[in-house]
Amino acid sequence: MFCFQCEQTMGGVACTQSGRCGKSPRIAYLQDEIICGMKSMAVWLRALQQSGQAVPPEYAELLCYSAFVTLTNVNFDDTSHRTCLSRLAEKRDEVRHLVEEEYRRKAAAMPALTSAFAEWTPEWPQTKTRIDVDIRRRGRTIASLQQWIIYGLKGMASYSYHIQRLGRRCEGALNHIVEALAFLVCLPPVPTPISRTPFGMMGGLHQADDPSDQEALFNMVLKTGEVNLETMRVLDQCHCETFGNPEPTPVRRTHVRGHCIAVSGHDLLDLRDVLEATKDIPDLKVYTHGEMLPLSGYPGLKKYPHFVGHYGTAWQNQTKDFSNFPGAILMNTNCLMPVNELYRDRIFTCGPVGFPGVRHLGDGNLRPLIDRALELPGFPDDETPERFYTVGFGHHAIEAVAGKVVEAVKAGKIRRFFLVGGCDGFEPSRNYYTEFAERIPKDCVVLTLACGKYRLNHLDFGDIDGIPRLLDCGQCNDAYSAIVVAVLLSKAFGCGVNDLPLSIILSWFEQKAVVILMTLLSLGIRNMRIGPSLPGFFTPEILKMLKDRFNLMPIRTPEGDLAECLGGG
Ligand code: FSO
Ligand code: SF4
Repeated sequence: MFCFQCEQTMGGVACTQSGRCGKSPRIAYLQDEIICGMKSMAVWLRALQQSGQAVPPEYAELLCYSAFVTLTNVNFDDTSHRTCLSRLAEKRDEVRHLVEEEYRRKAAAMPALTSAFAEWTPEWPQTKTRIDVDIRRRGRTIASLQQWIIYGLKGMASYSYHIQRLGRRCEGALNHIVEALAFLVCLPPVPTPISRTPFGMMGGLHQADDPSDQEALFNMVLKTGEVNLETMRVLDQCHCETFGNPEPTPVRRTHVRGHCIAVSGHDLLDLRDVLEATKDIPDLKVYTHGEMLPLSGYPGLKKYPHFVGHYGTAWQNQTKDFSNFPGAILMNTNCLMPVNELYRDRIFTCGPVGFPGVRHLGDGNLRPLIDRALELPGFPDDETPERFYTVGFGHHAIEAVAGKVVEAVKAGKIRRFFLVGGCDGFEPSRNYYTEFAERIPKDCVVLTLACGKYRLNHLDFGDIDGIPRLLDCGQCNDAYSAIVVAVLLSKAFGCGVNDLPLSIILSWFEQKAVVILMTLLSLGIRNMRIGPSLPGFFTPEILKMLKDRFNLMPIRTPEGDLAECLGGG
């Protein structure tokens, strides 16, 4: 296997023996194969578009689901992967048939498809890998740029998946996924000594990177980021139209007596379905877990009296959190860790998530989850004293106090804004974010988002003239809110985002964060810091491009970085 798609990749280079996330070589090979199947589907969907037809939604939706299955910490189950591959092959054949029919109908000759992916058939590989082959064929930087685009598409596809669940579509995202995949497989082939490659070619020797391809690939990185901004806008709109605009809300983080269900992941609709299905069951309480915390800010979700609060902290603490939780658990998206025996009999998956031996609620029937929760003891008492987080500072809530914020800046009461956002994870080096936040002067405001908030949200930041100093914009899915706030400030101050008193300190972990970084770059945002380590798929050449064009920097020390930020750097 060869996988370097997430921050915890082995040695900062690549997982080659087994995944640090728990992914087996077998699953890694199947995921490589799913990407090949998606490329094949994209080649034929592109041909369909070129024949004058639109992409039928069900095919684009399958691409999004398939990409989501391969995201870090989503699916570890062999059968789910095989089913996904079979569906890709079946649907790809359907598209092929549609294309051939169209040309037959027009009595026109079908243009030859040059990509070897056009003829892909799924394999159940044991030892083959894909990415390291491509690195040897194309040179590390070209292969890494290609992978960066694939990882960005995975992030965008997962946002699109959430949109589709709410009955809507982001056409821009769906078309771009097809376009970008087709672009990647239509790069000019390079001769290779390896007998079977993703391109199915033989012979020749390694050839150096072609700089013109690098530029084309980098442009596709930025285009992917740009399209993702629209994708996140549509997702934000869907969430707000369905569940109301998030509003500042205290969320209980202590338990209350009664049977219990915890819902973890990111999907709002899954929580709503659980709340609806349990609302008339006496003595059954529902909690969020992990990245679901901000959902308590939505009027359409917090209205349920039995939605009593939040349990536990960030995803990487789930083994402890779930082991101690005396009820049933539903995991709907990333980030699932290998399931522990202590809670295997009370955790359920849905959507793209899967784990061997864990019951999957694939048909929307939540009865097994509810029955299990009622069999389990639940909490025997109310935990005291009650403690709370505050959530709900999406862009609507911040827009409502924008005038006050601008006045406070003009009066010199707010000196600077810090966006300290992104993912959480195991590494002790992530303490950087807590230490950085603790040192931020009292006349500065801190915006957070995604599960990285758990590094800060236990701290008491207080307020400035009634404006809370810590404003949580929501999930990673809500990065759009942070961007809207930055644009709002830049309009209020009549300057560009890069000229605002704003510093952006990112923590990344997986592919949703990867595509958010692409979006920030596509907006031309400079001087961002990223950590806790740099992506393993960034080569020195890519880093140089990012440094030269965007002054993107790795985090260093909390005190040094903070001093630079306060100095305007
Ligand atoms: Fe965190 Fe996990 Fe939401 Fe990520 S829960 S790490 S960027 O998957 O998705 O923020
Ligand atoms: Fe390694 Fe991350 Fe890939 Fe898992 S997802 S195999 S931890 S790089």
